[in-house]
Amino acid sequence: MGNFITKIWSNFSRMEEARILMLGLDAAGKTTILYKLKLNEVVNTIPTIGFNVEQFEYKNVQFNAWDVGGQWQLRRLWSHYFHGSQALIFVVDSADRDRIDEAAETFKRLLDDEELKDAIVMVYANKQDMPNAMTTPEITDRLGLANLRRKWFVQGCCATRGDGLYEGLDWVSTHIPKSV
Ligand code: G3D
Ligand code: MG
Repeated sequence: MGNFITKIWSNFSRMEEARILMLGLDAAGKTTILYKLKLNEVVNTIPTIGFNVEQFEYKNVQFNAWDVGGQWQLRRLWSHYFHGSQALIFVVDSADRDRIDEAAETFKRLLDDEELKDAIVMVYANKQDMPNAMTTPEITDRLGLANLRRKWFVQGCCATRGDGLYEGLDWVSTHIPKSV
């Protein structure tokens, strides 16, 4: 595992700077993921009007995370963080069948965003430990990923245990465009 993690960060280190957005509905598991990945660094919360950005920097990789869904009037405030992002990590609560349509709608709106048109897309199908969790093929279907005309990947994970988190990040580190 140690070598695997080292390989991931060394993939990123070939870039000048990697900017990664981690978005998803509230309670999907974003904060848990950031804390699991933090590798002795601190996650800073930047209070911004209307939304809080969680920021985590490790080596030359910067993650910005916040809750999306239902408040698109804040979109213009997000553009600072959207700008220059090479990867979008979208986190889904696989056990939340009541909100999967809302998650899919939110995801679609993000993909339509001009600022994110070049971003590669990785979906964490989180909470795979829950007994009623949707499988990764089911999440793939509900998010309409098969029709997506860009690089995408779905990784099942359990953020509380850390399972799958580095596998997803490995895909991002391998596929992220190397130029900024
Ligand atoms: P968010 O930052 O996307 O809003 P959080 O989500 O990271 O705050 O997680 C929301 C809740 O889901 C937390 O529970 C967290 O522990 C839980 N959670 C996150 N990932 C998993 C997972 O993989 N499996 C399970 N079973 N739970 C998970 P609380 O109770 O603290 O609100
Ligand atoms: Mg959070």
